[in-house]
Amino acid sequence: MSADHKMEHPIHPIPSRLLNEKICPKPHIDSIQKYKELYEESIDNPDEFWARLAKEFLHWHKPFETVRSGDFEHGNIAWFQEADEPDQGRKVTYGELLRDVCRLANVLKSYGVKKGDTVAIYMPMVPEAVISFLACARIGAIHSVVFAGFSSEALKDRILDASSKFVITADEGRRGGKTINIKKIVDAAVKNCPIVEHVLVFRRTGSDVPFNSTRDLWWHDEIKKQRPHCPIQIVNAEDPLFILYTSGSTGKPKGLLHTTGGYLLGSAVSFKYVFDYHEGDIHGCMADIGWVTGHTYIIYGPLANGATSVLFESTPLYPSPSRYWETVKKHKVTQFYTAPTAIRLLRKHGKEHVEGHDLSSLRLIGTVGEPIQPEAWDWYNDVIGRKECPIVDTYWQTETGSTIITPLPGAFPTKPGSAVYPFFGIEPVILDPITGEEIKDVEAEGVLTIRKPWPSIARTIYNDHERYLDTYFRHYHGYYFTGDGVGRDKDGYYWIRGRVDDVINVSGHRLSTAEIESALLIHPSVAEAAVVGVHDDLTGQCVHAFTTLKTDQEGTTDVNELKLQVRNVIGSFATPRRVYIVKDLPKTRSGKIMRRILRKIVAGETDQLGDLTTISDPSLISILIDDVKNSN
Ligand code: 6R9
Repeated sequence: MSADHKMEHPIHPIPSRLLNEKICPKPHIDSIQKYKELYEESIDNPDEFWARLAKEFLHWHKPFETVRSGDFEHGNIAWFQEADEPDQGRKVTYGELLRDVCRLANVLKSYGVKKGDTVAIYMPMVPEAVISFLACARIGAIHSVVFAGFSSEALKDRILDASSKFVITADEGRRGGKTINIKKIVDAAVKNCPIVEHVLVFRRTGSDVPFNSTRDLWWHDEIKKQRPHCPIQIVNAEDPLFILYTSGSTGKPKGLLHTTGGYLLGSAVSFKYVFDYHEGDIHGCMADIGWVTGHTYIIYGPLANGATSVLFESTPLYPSPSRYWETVKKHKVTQFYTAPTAIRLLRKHGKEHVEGHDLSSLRLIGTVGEPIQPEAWDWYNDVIGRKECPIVDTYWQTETGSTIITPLPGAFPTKPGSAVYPFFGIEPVILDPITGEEIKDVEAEGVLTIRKPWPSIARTIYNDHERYLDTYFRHYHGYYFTGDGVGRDKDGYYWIRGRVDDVINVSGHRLSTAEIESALLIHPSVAEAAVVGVHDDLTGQCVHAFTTLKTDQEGTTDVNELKLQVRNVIGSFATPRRVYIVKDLPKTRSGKIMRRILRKIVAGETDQLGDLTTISDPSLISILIDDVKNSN
């Protein structure tokens, strides 16, 4: 078993700057008592709680009659249903985007796109991408955004699965100084999608791109034909807003379907409280709009609060590793939100790229996407937050729609690596993975499930409701299963251990890959680490670790030193059987380390690497296979 939850973790109090009303606005949730009051109400009286927030945060064309219905067992979750036919409903404020959104909405209508149709969006990080989301929402069409780094094959699968007959794209994208041939990728995908009637092309670079005059439409030509007024298609709270594909541990990507009322409410409420949004703030979420983080915290959460949101088109290293900090300075960003992978990357390049940049506008900084190792947390806190900004380590998923376990910046002291407490309405339950029994002790270690539906939970997997039930509600009957392992310490703080399939059992010792990776990262030479469990006849599993070294440390460290490092930090039972020092780790395009691939390579099952459509650098695979072979 892991002894991790019994360890003493350093506690960081709420930085005094945040509570100084001369410098910072008073946090919305400014004490643990206030959190507790609201949290308890959200669990004990969810109907009253969410009804109040729904009226406070959203505009309803016609008041809802039922707050909440359905359960996990039947998979028929619904929130804020209205009694009548859908000629009435809710509307959202689109602010300055309104005119462009209306024009585009009229373009879509003029080509026959109507309520309930799906529209594929394959766009770079330009404002027209946001306009595309909102134009769909305005006419009740369902957007299905595909990250513009996916291959034509992956795009084709998603267009076909969602039956999208209209595609919105651009001629080319620009990223990190490189040009991406977006239109060519779309052409290759659409060639095998007879269902697609039209492809609308936004001119981003102006390069000459192939254009099929019967199928393709130029954005700038079409927009000019339309007036900047388009009535809102009133929808029911439970009408779909979007589909977003995510990969499961196995099998083909799942199209998670989110509905309008519940998703919007979850986005709006969490944005305000987790990022402590106040009028005038500039929200800097560095995610891509192609992932759920972009959907919720670049677009819907900020816009539902009338906030200003930064859309970042480039990469953290272009043209230099100071790019983020120049962006913060230039736009006076108040909340900065990124992923641990970016933090590790920038830590690897050194703090000299941060120094000299005025980051004084920052009030809080956030992370999302994977467990953050305390070493990366400390660097983020010291170098970026200057120990003055609370860190919100927000745990959530494509499926959850918005944050579910997260610090509230003005209310909770934080511990590096912990996502702290449940958000309103979320009742986490830790189960024993084998027996499925609830572990009721405060200090607990097990799999993370949630007891009851909350407004922004995905309602189904598009066209595959049975798979939705199988994946999320049948592992542990009556609970939503997150797929993540979790620990709860004596203070009730939650520690996400990573996907359950990333937990390793060595001679009965349960170890999380994140735990061993953290140990490796403490070593001064190590930049990144990924740990996998490998079958062993004697011990059940043994540990194999892949590491990359900081650029200036290459050649200085050997594998024995790294093994000793883990032994020293955790104990001899955790010592990796093997350590591979490699050039790079395989990652998804959103930056998650693909341990599944490493596991297969180590096991010699290189003919069974599975779905590789999400890997950002496919050429790495053969290099890793050689590295592993040569070290044996
Ligand atoms: C928002 C997002 C979801 C998976 C999730 C978990 C991991 C996300 C995390 C975290 C530890 C955090 N994850 N946030 N793990 N701490 N703060 O990333 O959605 O792409 O669907 O991934 O990411 O393993 O299950 P998604």
